[in-house]
Amino acid sequence: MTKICVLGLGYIGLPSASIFATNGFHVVGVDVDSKVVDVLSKGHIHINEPGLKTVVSAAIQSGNMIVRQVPEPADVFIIAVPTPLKEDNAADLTYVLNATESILPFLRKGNLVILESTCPPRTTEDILVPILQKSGYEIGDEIFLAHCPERVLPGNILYEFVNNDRIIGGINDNSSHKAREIYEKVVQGNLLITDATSAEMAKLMENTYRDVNIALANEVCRVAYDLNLDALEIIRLANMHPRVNLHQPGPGVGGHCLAVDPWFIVEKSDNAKLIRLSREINTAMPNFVVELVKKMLDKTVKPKITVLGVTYKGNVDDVRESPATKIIRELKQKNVEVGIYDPYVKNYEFELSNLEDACISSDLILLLADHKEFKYLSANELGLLMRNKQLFDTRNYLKHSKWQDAGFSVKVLGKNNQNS
Ligand code: SAJ
Repeated sequence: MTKICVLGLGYIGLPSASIFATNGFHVVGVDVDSKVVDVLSKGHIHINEPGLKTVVSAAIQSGNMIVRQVPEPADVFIIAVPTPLKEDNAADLTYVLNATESILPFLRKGNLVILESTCPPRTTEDILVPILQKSGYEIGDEIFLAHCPERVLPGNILYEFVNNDRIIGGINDNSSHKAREIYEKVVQGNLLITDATSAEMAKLMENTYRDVNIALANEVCRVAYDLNLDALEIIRLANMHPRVNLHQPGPGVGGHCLAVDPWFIVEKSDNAKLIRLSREINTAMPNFVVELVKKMLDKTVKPKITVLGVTYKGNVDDVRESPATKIIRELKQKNVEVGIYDPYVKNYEFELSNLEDACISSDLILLLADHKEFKYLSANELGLLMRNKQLFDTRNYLKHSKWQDAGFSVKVLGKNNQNS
C-alpha cells in the first residue's frame, strides 16, 4: 500500500489526507499543533467544512489514517501548509521551509515530494530543490518533486477535490509522471501536466483573475455611487452579453486565497500593475462601507449597529483577511457600538453575542457575510428589539421586501438609486 505523509492538516491538508485514506492509501497526517492532533485523533475536526467530519472519521476508523505531530518515512510527502503574507505583502514561506526541512531525515530514494501550498513563482525550483538536496539525493532523479496546487472552493472542498481538473507541475517529466500516478487514483477531473513554475503561476492567475474581476465590479459600484446609478442592475445587464462575466461588488475580498495570492505575483514583477491596483481597490472597500454606514447613522446619538456575519464569505467559519474585521475595527474607532452575531464563528478578535443581544437597541443591521441562516431571520421579531429599523445588506442577499414589510428602511451595497 502506498504510504503518504501529509504535512499540514488545515483546510487543504485535512481533506486531502482523508480523501487519500478513504481511497486505499495509508496516510500519516502531520500537524505541528498538538491541539489539532488531539482533536483529530479523537475523530473530531477543528474546521467547519460540509461533509469533512464524515470523511475524516471514516479515514481514521478504517485504520488507513493516523495523525502525528512529526513526519515519518513514507513513499510520498505532500506539503499543504499556509503561506501567509508578511507586513510588506511578500510571501512568508516559513511554514513551507520548516515542513520541507522536517522531512529531510525521512527521505528515501524514490520518494515523491509534492508542494500543494500556493507560493510565488519559482519557489519549487529555487527554494525547495536546494533544501531537498541537503538529503544527499539527486533531486529529479532519486527524489521526485512537483507542485500540484489545490484549487478547491471552501464550502465545496470534497466535491471539488475529486471533480476539478488538477495541475501537475513536475520539476521534470519523471516527477510529473510520479505525481500523476498518485492523483489519478482519487481525481476524476483531468490531470494537466506542466512544469513546476508554470503550475505556480497558473494557480496564482486563477485567483488573480477573480480578484481583478471583483475589483472591476467594486469600481463599477463606486462609479455608480458618483453617478447615482444602480451598479447591480448595470452589472446584470452587462452580463447578458455572451462574452461578459462581471463579478459582484461586496464589502471587500477576504479569505486566504484571493486577498493573498495576487501579491505573490506583484512581489516578483514590477509589471504587475493591474494586479496591484485591483488589490488596492478591493482593500479599500471596507472603508467605503464604513463611510456609507456613517452616513446612515449621521443623525443618531450614540449609535449602535448589529453586524451579521464576520467570515470572509457565507457558510464558512474562516475569518482570515475578512473585510468584516476591518469594518468593525474602524466603526469602533469612530465610537460606534457594535453588536456582533455569527453562528459559524467561535473565537474572534471582537466579542461575539447571541442574535438578540446583538440587536437590542441597535440602529442598523449590517449584513457582511451571506450565511444561509440569515435568510430565515424574522425581520418582525428583530425589528421589535431595534431602536431604529435600518438594514444595510452589503451582499445583496436578503429578501428585502420582507424587511421593508417589517418597517425597515433597506440599503443594498451597489444600489445607490434606492428610494427607501
Ligand atoms: N467575492 C466578491 N465578489 C464576487 C465573488 C467573491 O466580493 O463576485 C469575495 C467573497 O465574498 C470573498 C472573496 O471574494 O470575500 C473570495 O471568495 P471566493 O468564493 O471567490 O473564493 P475562495 O477564496 O473561497 O476560494 C478561491 C477559489 N478560487 C477561484 O474560484 C478562482 C478556489 O477555487 C481556490 O482553491 C481557493 O481560492 C484557494 O485556495 O486558492
